[in-house]
Amino acid sequence: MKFLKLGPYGLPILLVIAALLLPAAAYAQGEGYYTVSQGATKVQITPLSGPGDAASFYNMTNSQSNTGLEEANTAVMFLYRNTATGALSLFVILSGPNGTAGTVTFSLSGVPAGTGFEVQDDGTVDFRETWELTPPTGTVSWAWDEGKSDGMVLGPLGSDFSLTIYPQFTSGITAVKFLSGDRTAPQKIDLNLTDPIIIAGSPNEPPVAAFSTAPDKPHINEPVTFDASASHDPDGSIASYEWDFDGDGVFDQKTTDPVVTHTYAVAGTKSVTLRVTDNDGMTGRTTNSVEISALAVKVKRTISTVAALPGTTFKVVVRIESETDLAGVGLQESLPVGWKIKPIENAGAAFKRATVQWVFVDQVKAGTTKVITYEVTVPTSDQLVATTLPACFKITGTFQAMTPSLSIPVEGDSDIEVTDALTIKTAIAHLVPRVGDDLDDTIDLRLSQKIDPNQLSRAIEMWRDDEPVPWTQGATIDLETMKELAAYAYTCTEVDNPLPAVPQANITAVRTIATPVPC
Ligand SMILES: [Ca+2]
Ligand SMILES: [Ca+2]
Ligand SMILES: [Ca+2]
Ligand SMILES: [Ca+2]
Repeated sequence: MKFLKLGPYGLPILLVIAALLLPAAAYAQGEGYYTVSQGATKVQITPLSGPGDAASFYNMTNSQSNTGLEEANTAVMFLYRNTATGALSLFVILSGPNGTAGTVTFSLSGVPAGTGFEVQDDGTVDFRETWELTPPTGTVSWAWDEGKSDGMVLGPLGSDFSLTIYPQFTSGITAVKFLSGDRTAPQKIDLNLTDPIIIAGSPNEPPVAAFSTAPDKPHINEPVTFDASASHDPDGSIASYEWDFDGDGVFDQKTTDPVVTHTYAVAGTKSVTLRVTDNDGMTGRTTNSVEISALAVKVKRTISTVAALPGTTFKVVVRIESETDLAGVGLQESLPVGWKIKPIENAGAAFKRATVQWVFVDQVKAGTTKVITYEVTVPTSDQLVATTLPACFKITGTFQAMTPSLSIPVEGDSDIEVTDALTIKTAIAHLVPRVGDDLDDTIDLRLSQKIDPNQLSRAIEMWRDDEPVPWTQGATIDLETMKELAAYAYTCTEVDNPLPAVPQANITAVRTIATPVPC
């Protein structure tokens, strides 16, 4: 075999020939998009096709069609394309051999301009029939005898139309079938005898929307990836993707990138709709439901006091409880500038002082609790010189995991007031009672916010003797305050929380308190 040798103009000439051939090739591939619909049913159809014109395919002989597709007492309809010219026609064939006699009337609307009857079976000889067509409307009525058939071919339809048939099957028809695909073995779509039949064509095929979701079991506060890469346009390309993440019918995001992420704050079943638009402006959509689980991770901070004096130290506990296996876990706490941190318990995590970060190198297993404890020292008065006391500061934090991917704020205590004088409640809750008469009471803000029996006993002495409470700038305990302190002690309530609505004990007679129940 010899290779074709191209002269100096050979390649350009071949390209021109290829360019001339291209429209025909493109036409063969992009033959448009056709549907038949009736009521809620809408089905994509492929026109039957053949090399001859519609009339020759109808093949009328003795006032009967001879397509091979006739069925007794059945209205058979289909689109037919002449592959030689590309012309498209609508066939209607009513009954066939072995059928009973019948009469049928069709009203038509949406008939494209320039469309006419290509076959009239057998209006030219059957005086019982009516044939009227003035696009866009028309009316046809047929009458045939036992064992006979009637029908028509309407065309050419062009490539962009929506034609409606309002059928009135008076007699002789018991089934309606729309054919699609291969003319030797077509698919048969069953229609009903009463509702309007809409046959539509479009030169542009609509895009098909499809998307997947990851991870498999997403949680709240975890970014969910929606991937619409599986969407496609059979005869073009996808120009944009629109997402309704919450099923309210309003699209929340529009992109040209098929991959988006969305994070849900509330658990539940979400109805997610994707609408894709192709390069010709046609749309396709799909809806999937996505189950968002409540986050099985709780990260809560407890601060040992609501108020601190300059230069004092308090305690912070962060509890991490997870019902899910977590990997790549980190905690970051953010302290006011200049406040010093001392880690006490790192729960197996590595601590980085410069950024106040903890990283767990191992997995945090489902059902486990990790407790991170650290102490914080408030700057001294000298260091706080520009601050007017009392002043409120905050400790905030973020808990993160790689698998599942999540980032949540640390809940719980956050505020801390720096002040010159504690409230009596706060002072008593952190009181370290003196041992013996020659020592002073001290305050340790690292203690819990609950009032223990020893603290309560010492408070009773202070109330009885009108002794000033340390770190309160000389405040003394009156009867109302004493009853409140006793109530906090008896109910084991932290002093930064309100007392329970229903007291667990009668606490009016404070004088009788001897040994409070330990919390
Ligand atoms: Ca007839
Ligand atoms: Ca006939
Ligand atoms: Ca398209
Ligand atoms: Ca929405």
